[in-house]
Amino acid sequence: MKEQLAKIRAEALSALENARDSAALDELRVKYLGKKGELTAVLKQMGKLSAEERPAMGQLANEVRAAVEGALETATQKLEEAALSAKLKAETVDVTIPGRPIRLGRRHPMNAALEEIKEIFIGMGFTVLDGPEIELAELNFDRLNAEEGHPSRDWSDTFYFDEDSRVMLRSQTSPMQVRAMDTMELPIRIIAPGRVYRKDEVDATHSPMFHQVEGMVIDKNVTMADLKGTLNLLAEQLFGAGTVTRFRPHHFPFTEPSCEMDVQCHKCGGAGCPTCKGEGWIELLGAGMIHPHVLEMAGIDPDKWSGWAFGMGLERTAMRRFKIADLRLIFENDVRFLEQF
Ligand code: 2NL
Repeated sequence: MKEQLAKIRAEALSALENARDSAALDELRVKYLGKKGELTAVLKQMGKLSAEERPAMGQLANEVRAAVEGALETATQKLEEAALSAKLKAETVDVTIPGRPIRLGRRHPMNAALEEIKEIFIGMGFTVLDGPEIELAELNFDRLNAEEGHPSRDWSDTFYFDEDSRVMLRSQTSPMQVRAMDTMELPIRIIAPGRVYRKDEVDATHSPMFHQVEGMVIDKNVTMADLKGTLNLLAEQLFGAGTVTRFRPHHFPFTEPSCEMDVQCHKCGGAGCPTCKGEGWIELLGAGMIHPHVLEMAGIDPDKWSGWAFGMGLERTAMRRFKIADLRLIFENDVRFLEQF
């Protein structure tokens, strides 16, 4: 029996020493210390021993059990430590590896152009308005003096929501200015940028959705000279000091007199080149003195107050400002295009 115990101890300790994982340890625990284990089997034979032999053998058996338990404990700890250090090694972070570059976005040329225009007008004391894109035809047309049969009111030109042509996608940002005349205290100096909609086919210069910036001033003794002075300042700040402009007579139903403003071609200085299509001039905006009837409809007395207004296409201005040849590039949002600004 003594030899049996010595053999169990030697085998168990060597097996525990070589165990590679916790499953192997569990197996060994059962094999040596379990109810049906080898040590238990030996202890069961203690009854066969004489009374003199029994205490010494019992002590030896206890020593073996303690030794096996101790070795099991040590082996478990060793495995846990090995697992921990393997985990730490696997999770090592090399803080010296260079980071992945972050791709920074940039402002869209339309926003860049709009931002410049806003800054110019804010600098002159104007307020920037925002308003609905779904509008009443009353504000978009009637209040702007557009008579019943005006071609822009046609279903082939305008996006209507209802059979009786009452609600529509605004075709200009003027309705915001009508709202301003209705609600703001005079004098007013405002610009109204935003999306507008017209039933146009997409090509290099047309899109059914585009952007406008309109603006107006209403005060006492406002004249065409104020219009010209302010819009000349806009042209100089947008396209550089010394920019040459000209004003041509035109017609709009909501202004009288009306005009269009051209900027002299920066490329050829007016001689004529591909940029200005041989004209020497590039059209920038339409403007005029607000029609007395438009003031009257807003409850403003045209004998006491006068004003001027303008409207410009933002895409065309951005295209000129950043030398963009095709309108479609502005809406496609191809990063290879956008990264150039
Ligand atoms: C153009 C011409 C223009 C206006 C817009 C306006 C607004 C009110 C009253 C009077 Cl509420 N006028 N806006 C005036 C003149 C011209 O736009 O060619 N736009 C692209």
